[in-house]
Amino acid sequence: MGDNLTRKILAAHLVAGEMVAGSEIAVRIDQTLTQDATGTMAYLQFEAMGVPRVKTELSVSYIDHNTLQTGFENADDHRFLQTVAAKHGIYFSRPGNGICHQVHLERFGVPGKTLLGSDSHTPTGGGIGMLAIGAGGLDVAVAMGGGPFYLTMPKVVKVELINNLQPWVSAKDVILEVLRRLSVKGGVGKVIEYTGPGVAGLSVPERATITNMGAELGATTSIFPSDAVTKDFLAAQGRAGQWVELFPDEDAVYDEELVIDLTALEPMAACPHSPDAVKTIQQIGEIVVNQVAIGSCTNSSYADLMQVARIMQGKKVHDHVSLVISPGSRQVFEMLARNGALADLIASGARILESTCGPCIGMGQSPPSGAVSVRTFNRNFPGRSGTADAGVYLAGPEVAAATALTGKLADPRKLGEYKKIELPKEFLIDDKMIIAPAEDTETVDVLRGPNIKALPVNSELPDGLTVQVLLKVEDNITTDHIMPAGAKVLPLRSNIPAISEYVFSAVDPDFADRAKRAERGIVVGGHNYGQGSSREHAALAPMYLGIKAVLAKSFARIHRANLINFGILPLTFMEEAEYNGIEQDDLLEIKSLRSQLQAGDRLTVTNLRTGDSFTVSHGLTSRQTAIILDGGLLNYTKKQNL
Ligand code: MIC
Ligand code: SF4
Repeated sequence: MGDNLTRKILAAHLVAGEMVAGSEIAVRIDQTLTQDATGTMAYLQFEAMGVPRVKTELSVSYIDHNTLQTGFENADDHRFLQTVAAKHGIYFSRPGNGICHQVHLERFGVPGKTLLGSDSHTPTGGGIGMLAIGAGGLDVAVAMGGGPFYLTMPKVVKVELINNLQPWVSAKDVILEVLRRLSVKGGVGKVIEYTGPGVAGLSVPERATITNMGAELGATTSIFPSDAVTKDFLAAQGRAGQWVELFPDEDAVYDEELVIDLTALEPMAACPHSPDAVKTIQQIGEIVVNQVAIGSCTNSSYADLMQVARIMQGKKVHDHVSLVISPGSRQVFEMLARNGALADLIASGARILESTCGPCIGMGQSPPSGAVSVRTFNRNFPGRSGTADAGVYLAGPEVAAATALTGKLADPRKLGEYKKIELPKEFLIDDKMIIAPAEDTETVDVLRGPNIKALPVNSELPDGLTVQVLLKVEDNITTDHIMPAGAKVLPLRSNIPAISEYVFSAVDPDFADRAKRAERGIVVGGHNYGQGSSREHAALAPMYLGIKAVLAKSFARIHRANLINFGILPLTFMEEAEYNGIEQDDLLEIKSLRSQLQAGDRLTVTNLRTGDSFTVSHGLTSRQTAIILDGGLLNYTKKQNL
């Protein structure tokens, strides 16, 4: 019985546990990445561990999210991140150098290595054959300190790609098709492994589009083999020596299988407000569009933007459309500038932004009220664009460009003859915006601005817990609901007391005040609670407000891990019907919580309003139970080291 690629890489990095789906394993991490919006917390946590220099093969700190400097906060964070990186052996990618996932793919990704990133789209690295996983900042800090990463051994899903894409159909349509079939929770507990004859026809950046947006399936990660295409890409990036060939065994066994006939795919889009609400462009029809945004870690590679430039060449953006473009990296940006494609984009009326996340995370370019925005991004959760009542459609760059020209959602097949963009034999290589860490760390002072507040720490879990239901929410609540981003809130990422005022603010503006009044609270949720971002602020800020537990029908992987890391109990209903019996403001009581937790997987909860008792499950391993009892991973680690 042969091994699939995922198992091969996991086995080569296994530190503890048994590779049986569903059980906890620990793996060694070769590389880490952080971005600025999660990085400040990750490095504060790393500093708290007292490890002088990172123990990974490579750690990189990127600035790409909080680049709109409307006050001192973001600039202060950048300076902190630059100095803390220099001091602890971390490479620093300066603001303007590009989006972490795009730059990492270009300059650092190595097939067969493990990468842990404090960003949920870290699986982009799967496009180059890495096992690249998104996690909370604290888990990344532990990995930088040389600790293993704990995860649930995933099931491995084989997605066999057959045949080739038709003209004007793109890699985005492949992942939209997977999302259509599996849904935003279909990947939870799974790695999506792409194989089959169709793989060879996809370039590394195209593969990266697919693995990137695999995050929206809730998957642990997604991965492609490392083949001749990977070799050529690495060679063109001047890194041929880092290539290794990696394939699953011929007789590899998988837990689930899916076949996608690439020839059968059509241009598609995900409709508001979920990445799995996928329809073909034909099915959606020619709706009027007000904004088109091209960029993000999903679709802003060299080939993506060259295709857009070719479509826009000699034409003007429609009178009622605002077209914004953010190139994925400085490499892409500079290459477009040097070969003239940027001039074509400017001439077409496109508004060119810097190489950052930008509108994808609501950092500017919010569409008008009630607008329709077509974006090449990966998330269209309500309010994420910064405009609560805007409808965001997610599509590939070809659909986006065709739409920018016509002012209506457009099928790019109507554009006429298609020419595939070939990747250059040599990319423009210039790493001067990536600063190597200092040799002599004694001379480096870590500079902290007033926005960087000390990390709040949780207290031990109390034995008896009576908590008020502060909020009851539906299925698929995202971390954007729990802890919104955007230009106003993001600058507070290193200031938990200040950012906690915004917890659930778009869902219920009174939430933070109610939580403070109650002192201790619980949130009740539906399925897939906490999907989306890796932001640990969605656990850390509720913890600061006194949230002791979340009781949901099911959880998204990274958010559940973040809750545990900060000492918040993730509880699941045994009977979904019990969800209906709970109302906001109910008081729930769990007696002898500590001993119940240690005794097994079940806890008895009593609703003091109705007098009803019911059983819930916590699903914690003994390690996770100890973390919860101690009030979070930091307390637990300190205790272990005593
Ligand atoms: C996102 O796409 O939501 C982000 C912003 O990149 C997040 C990280 C964050 O919230 O800082 C992610 O995906 O993990
Ligand atoms: Fe940045 Fe958007 Fe990618 Fe998140 S999804 S890393 S905000 S570009």
